[in-house]
Amino acid sequence: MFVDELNVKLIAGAGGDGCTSFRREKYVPMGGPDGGNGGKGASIIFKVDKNLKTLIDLSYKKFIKAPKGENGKGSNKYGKNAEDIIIRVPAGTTIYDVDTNEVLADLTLEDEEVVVARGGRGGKGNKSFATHDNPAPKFSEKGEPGEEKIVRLELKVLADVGLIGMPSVGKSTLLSLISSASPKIAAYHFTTLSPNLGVVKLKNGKSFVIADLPGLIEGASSGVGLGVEFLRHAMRTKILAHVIDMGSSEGRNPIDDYKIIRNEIETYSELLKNKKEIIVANKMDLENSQKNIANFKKEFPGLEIIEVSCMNNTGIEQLIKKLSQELENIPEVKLYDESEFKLYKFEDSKPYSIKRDGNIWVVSGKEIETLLKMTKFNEDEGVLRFARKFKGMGIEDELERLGAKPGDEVQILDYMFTFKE
Ligand SMILES: Nc1nc2c(ncn2[C@@H]2O[C@H](COP(=O)(O)OP(=O)(O)OP(=O)(O)O)[C@@H](O)[C@H]2O)c(=O)[nH]1
Ligand SMILES: [Mg+2]
Repeated sequence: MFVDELNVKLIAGAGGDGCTSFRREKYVPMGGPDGGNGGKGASIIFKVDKNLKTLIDLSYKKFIKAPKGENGKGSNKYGKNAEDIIIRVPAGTTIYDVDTNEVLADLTLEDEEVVVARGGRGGKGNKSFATHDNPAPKFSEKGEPGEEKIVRLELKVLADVGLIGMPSVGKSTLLSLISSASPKIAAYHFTTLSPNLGVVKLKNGKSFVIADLPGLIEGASSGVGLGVEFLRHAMRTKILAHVIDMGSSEGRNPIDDYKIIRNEIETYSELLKNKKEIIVANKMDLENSQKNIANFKKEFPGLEIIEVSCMNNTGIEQLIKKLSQELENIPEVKLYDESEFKLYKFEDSKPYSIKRDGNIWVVSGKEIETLLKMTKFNEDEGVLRFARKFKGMGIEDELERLGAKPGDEVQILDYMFTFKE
């Protein structure tokens, strides 16, 4: 099965909790703080594996959860960092954030990798909070939660040339002739149901990759036949090799065929529409082909046409030569501007926001929420530190300015506090 699109939820690992602990030694009634820091939570990394051709390995997963860092311990023992999780994907995989629909990354190079969900940092142990003023702090932090997001993975195969055209025009036959690929070939329509890739080796030692795509028919862009979805696999190609049955072996007219397919391409995407196109006039062994090609050239005088017969193996050398020459002059296709990738972007530039919900003041913002999640509210000094930071961020002043009175309730995530001066 060929899977080229799926959604998956990512839950990166939380950091390990910091530890609150004091040294116990013989003859030392109350030693100094020795609670160690928690280890880092595991991140979720996506990495290209050139042996993979589809996203099928991931299609059974609803979510991917990475492990938590180890908790810190007494005697200044740090918790171990959790090992990052590496998810392997085929080259050509684009990763989108489902909530924002923004592109997070586009993985095309061999072994390229990117951190998509970051693990949380370890909470600090009480030893780390020791200062001149408070040499024996009785609090520590919890680990930072890991990032969570739902991503959509979309595969667009990496190929230099895309074979497109009506069903049964001979696209797969051509692929099998010029590359080592052995796609299914048959006289019925829609023999090819998913893209096949083949490597074409040239005499000069160079090579290029060609993709054989399922057949298109009129109305494909509105879902007729196999629809137009797989045209996305031509998005990264440099050349569209448009295969036409010049022998009219099924009674259609090549001029109409060309117009219909062009129309579907142009409806599909501007990028595809503007790609270099070479017409592969196939089945030139058939009786009608000479008359048809004369009419075709008259109708479309500007098109670049290579006449071939996959059956008699004529014109194939010339076609390969033409494709390789053209490829030399076409730059790499960049589908996305890397500077626009939205990894690690914080939702808003303001550090927090305050909304009033009846009698409750609802405070939100990444920084304050993270602080809250990392605070151990069963440790008085931890609570005091939280209160200090809450004030330090200016939230307390802002609440007052907005009219909050002592005794009002303040909510951050699921926690409720009483506001007091
Ligand atoms: N006479 C003749 N028949 C050909 C030639 N090339 C391919 N065919 C025949 O055309 C039929 C369809 O070939 P395929 O290669 O499966 O066509 P396709 O374009 O991949 O078709 P779909 O995958 O269904 O879109 C087969 O019966 C082939 O043997 C040719 O040059 N001359
Ligand atoms: Mg085919």
